[in-house]
Amino acid sequence: MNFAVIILFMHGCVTGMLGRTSQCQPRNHPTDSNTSHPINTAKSQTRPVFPHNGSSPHGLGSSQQKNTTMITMTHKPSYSLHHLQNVLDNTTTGQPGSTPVLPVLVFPQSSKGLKRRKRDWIIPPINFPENDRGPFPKPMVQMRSSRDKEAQLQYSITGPGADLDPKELFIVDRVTGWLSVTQPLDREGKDKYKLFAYAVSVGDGKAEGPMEIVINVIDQNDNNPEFTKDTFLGSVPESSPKGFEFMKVTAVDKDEPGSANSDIRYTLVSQDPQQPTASMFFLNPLTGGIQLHSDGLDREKYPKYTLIIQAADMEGEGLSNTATAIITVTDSNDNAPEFHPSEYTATVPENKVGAVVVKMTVTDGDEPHTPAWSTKYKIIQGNDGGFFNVSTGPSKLEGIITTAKGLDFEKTRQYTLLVIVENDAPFATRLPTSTATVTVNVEDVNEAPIFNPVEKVVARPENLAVGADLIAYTATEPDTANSKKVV
Ligand SMILES: [Ca+2]
Ligand SMILES: [Ca+2]
Ligand SMILES: [Ca+2]
Ligand SMILES: [Ca+2]
Repeated sequence: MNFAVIILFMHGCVTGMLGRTSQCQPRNHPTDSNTSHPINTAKSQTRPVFPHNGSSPHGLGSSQQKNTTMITMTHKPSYSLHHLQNVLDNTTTGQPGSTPVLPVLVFPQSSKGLKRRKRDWIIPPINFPENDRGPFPKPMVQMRSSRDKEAQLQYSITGPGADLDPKELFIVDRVTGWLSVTQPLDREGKDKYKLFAYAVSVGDGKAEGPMEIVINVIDQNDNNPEFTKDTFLGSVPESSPKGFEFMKVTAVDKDEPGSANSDIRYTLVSQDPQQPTASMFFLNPLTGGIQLHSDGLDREKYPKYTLIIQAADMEGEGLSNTATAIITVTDSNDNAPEFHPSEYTATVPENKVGAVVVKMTVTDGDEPHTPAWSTKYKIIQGNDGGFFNVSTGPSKLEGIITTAKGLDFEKTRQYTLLVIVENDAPFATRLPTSTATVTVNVEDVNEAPIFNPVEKVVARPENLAVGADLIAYTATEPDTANSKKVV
């Protein structure tokens, strides 16, 4: 078989033949005797590049000559080009600037026996790190053909990054085949380039290729995590249980997903105020969820907390950023209304309905003008006869007792009422109920006499002399129970 060879000399590293290699750094190889530099050599004689048709070249049949093509990669950063030239027995004069890493790609030329099809050949991708500092243009790989001994070849590349936008990011030396990058790459901008490489004989115009070259841009940790907001706002009811998660913060990292470069951990940097404890909250390092961590939230004392939060990549050890979380503690009904004072004495005239007996004042520590603050009242003792009503005054922090019926001094001269106060909203926690004691004295009123019966028909004799008694008509003064005769 007639094989032509295209050889790639590389700066950077190659995956595929060596397995996945994410770090483009040479590994130490202490047995290298040619150089004091670290060396890593891998030669693959057993894993050829083979047609991309699902079958290995070894599967062509025993009667056929195996069309095995070899790739040899030599990762030897300390080689000089001169050394390479000796190794490869070629006369190339194109000299790269620095420490190449050397894969050699061999693939078949178009031949009678083997029909080439476009993209039939898998070439290991070239991995080149982003943010390389140059100098530029910086050689990445050298394309070579074994036919360069027979004919003068001209190399070229096409595709986005070559003759299409971003144009001339990669250039190739037509004579030497050195493929160079002209400026630093940015993985976050574009993480992969696909170029096609060609080699054309100057004399006969015979072309090799196209050979697809994939350039993977290897990530560097060049992006800090960024919080999605400068300030995260959250709120937590003051009566929440420990462990209650009430808000979440989020940061994103533009570096390669799934890698340590974008693996974020969240931490809580500070809490203000540090009351009633310095660890009121817990920030989940993986999820960014913020939980209540300690008892003692009290809106009435500490209605707001400001947290400084941090997100760091490399599992918390890398680049970082901070943001603020402002937590508003919302009200819960954790303050019972209380009577101040809790003892009242009142005097009420008898017989009056709707008379104001007493106005009782209360206080409540909860959020004003909310159901946790406004009040309602009950007389729980001393009102068996239903003589009294209690209602909420217009201030909502006032209980007003009035008479529901006229009182009767003659029957009951004093009442002792026991009154409780509650909020319109139920208590969020167990709280003592405040009570007031109201002593009501009934005031005797000098009432008008009551005639009994109310009307009495009197027949007057015609001959009755002036000044004579007509009849006895009895009236009673109820307040003293004395009877007087009215004549
Ligand atoms: Ca990062
Ligand atoms: Ca990056
Ligand atoms: Ca309350
Ligand atoms: Ca409260």
